[in-house]
Amino acid sequence: KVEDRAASDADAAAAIKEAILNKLIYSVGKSLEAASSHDWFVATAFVARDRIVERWLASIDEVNRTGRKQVYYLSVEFLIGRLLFDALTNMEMVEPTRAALFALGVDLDELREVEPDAALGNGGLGRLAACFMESLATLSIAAFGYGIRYDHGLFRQRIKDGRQLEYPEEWLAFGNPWEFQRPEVDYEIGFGGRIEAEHQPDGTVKHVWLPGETVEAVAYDTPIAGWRGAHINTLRLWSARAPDPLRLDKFNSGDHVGALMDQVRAESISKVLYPGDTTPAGQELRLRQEFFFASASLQDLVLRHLRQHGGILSLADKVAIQLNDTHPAIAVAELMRILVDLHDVPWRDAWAITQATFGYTNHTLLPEALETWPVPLMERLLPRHMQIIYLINAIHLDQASKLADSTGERLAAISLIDEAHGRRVRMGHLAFLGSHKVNGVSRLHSDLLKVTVFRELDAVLPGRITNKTNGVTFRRWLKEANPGLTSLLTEVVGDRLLDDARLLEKVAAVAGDAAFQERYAAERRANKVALAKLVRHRLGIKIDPDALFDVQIKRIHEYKRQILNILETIAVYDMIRAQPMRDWIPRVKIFSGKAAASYATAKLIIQLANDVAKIVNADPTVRGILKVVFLPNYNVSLAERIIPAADLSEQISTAGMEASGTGNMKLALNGALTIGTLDGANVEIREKVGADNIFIFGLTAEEVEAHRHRGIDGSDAINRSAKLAEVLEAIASGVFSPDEPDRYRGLVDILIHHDYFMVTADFESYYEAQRAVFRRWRDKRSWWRAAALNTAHMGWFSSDRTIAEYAKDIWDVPVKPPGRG
Ligand code: DL6
Repeated sequence: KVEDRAASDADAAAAIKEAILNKLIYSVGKSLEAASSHDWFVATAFVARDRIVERWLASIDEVNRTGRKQVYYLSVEFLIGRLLFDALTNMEMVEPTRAALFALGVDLDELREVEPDAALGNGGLGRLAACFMESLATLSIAAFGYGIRYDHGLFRQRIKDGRQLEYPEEWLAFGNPWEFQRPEVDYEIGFGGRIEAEHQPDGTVKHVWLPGETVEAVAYDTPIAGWRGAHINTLRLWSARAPDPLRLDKFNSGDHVGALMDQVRAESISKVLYPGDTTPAGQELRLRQEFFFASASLQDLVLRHLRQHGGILSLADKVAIQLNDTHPAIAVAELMRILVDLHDVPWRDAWAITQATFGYTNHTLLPEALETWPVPLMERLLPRHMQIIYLINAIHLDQASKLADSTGERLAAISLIDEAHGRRVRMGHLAFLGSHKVNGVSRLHSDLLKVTVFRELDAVLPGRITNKTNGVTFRRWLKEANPGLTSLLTEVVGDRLLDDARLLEKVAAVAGDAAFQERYAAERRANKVALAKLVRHRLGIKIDPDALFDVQIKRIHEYKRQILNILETIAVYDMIRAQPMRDWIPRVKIFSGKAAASYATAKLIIQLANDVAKIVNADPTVRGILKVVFLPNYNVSLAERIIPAADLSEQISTAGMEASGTGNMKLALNGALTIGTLDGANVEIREKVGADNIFIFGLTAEEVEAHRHRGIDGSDAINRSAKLAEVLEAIASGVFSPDEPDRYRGLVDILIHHDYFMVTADFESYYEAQRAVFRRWRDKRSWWRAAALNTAHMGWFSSDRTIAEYAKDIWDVPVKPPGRG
């Protein structure tokens, strides 16, 4: 049997080698001698893609034949990262491809680094969409992801003199071997113009929208393979084009720039992810982006539905659309327009179809992230949609006003129009009304939705809010990121580990076993050595792989409280200097993350982390006991390197503010112990891994609320903690910014006088939790047991589980677990 397998592996490798050579010559157009690493990458990607395409076409055919219900996931973000290993892993081609390339003198791991990281998203919400796409295919759900094909994704971050600098990111500069352009899939998207009311013989009025401007949406398709190639779905991203790319009359009359104006204006829609919205022009561009992709996606799926099923009235039986946050919420009004204006469906029926079709996921309680659009802008850009929104609102308010406990205040709170801030359309409310289910992304978050942002809507429309705790795909975040640990786990739980993540529970039985712990620790040490090498290479900083790697990787935001982590770092730095001979635990503080370009405080926090790193790392008294590292340009690929090497996972947001977190799941799965507040999914992680295997500290969400009521001055907490007072004094007086002593005075003033994020209130409790971490780390048997138990109990956080719940409770579609025929 072993011989048979070896022979078939060798055959597979030989076939792949042949195929790669063919692609290199005939598709890339290079000889073996002239080929660059990038050429080899493209040739290899083409080979993987061919295998995927065969099954893709079969999947499409099966869905068409059976006419089964399709799920459409609408998201402005898909943070897919690199795709080569995803494709090879899920098609079970990694090893034969490695062998094939080896025979050609090429190293697969080198090729992996050549692929650009597709950063078509900001963070959690976008990465979740990517994990969901993979799990949808893995569970053989017929699904499309719809989004925007940005020419430039999230900016590239460089750190210069401690400061964040932003540069355009060029993921398409060398082409994209994964996608198929579909020039024939092209929809007209209207903006502006006027509405004509046509009076019908039966007394009704038909509204016809005559846009003043049109832009074309062209499709680019990327096949997304499920685990073991079970099923292949499509990620369809829209790119904007001008209907008339060149005004030849202008060009010939000498106005060469003016001749391209229409093209520039149209194409700006898919130019960049999240254009700055501090100016009216920036705001308008964002709304144009949202409508552009929502409308193209709806036109596309309605057309598919009509082709397959004939009539529009069965839409909700065959189509489920999930709105990933409010960015696609305008789709509610657009579907109503399509149904009522274009297909003559009576309003009431159209509304029933719309609600039955849509589901809406909320990802944040932060008021500034809940989108609203000025009414005048909506009226100018989308006049018919504004009319429709007014009518939805009128009916909704009319129904609500008939309820026994209706008050004027409540009606104002549930209205689609916010009258208090200069008349704005509330997109969260529109998504809520237009959907049959509204979900939060962790239990705590979903509960909070009911008492905060949607309190009044929940009272009027009870039962609509539900919870779907996030998950992550284990194929990428365990197997691809941490192959060594995955092999060890497979030995324990069997090779169906990635088919059914619940099997991980079996690891609990060996978590206390000395021999297992040794192997577990060895795998993790190898990852730490690799990360140390990367840090040395990128930053020139030497770190000790045997030190405790204390990791905080995520967007930089005040609520995520990187500053709390920095304060503890400085407190320990002070202690080391005061008592250099104590038995210190060597620790490396690793930070990585981007700040929004316009978020000045977050950028200052990045600078502080870098300034602290500079001083601490250079201090001879510290002798390497403490190192601080800020790794620039955090993205999916960097996360894949850091996560398997992390010992401690910092999930320290102000309780009640992090909707869920998914980095917390990836880190715990890979064996990092969490230090965190009872926020987002940390609450559920604690329940699963056990309170003894996680370090919880700080105020609860309720306590935060109560504290804020009493006031947000930090002085009391500072007066109670000499350590904290000393640290703040050092920062404010310029110890870490000798070139500009006042640099952080404003930041410290915020903590003293306006500590909305409860940094000072939580400091002592966080500091003590860190000491508990140290105590545990000293007892390595206990540490590795806890780490292994984290891995063992994280199976529930697989995105397969999350998607299965959406399928059952929101979309009403069947799932087929992988590896079952
Ligand atoms: O649900 C995915 C992810 C959560 O894990 C994070 O806790 C949450 O912050 C993030 N939300 C966003 C939304 N931002 N806006 N708008 O990215 O979603």
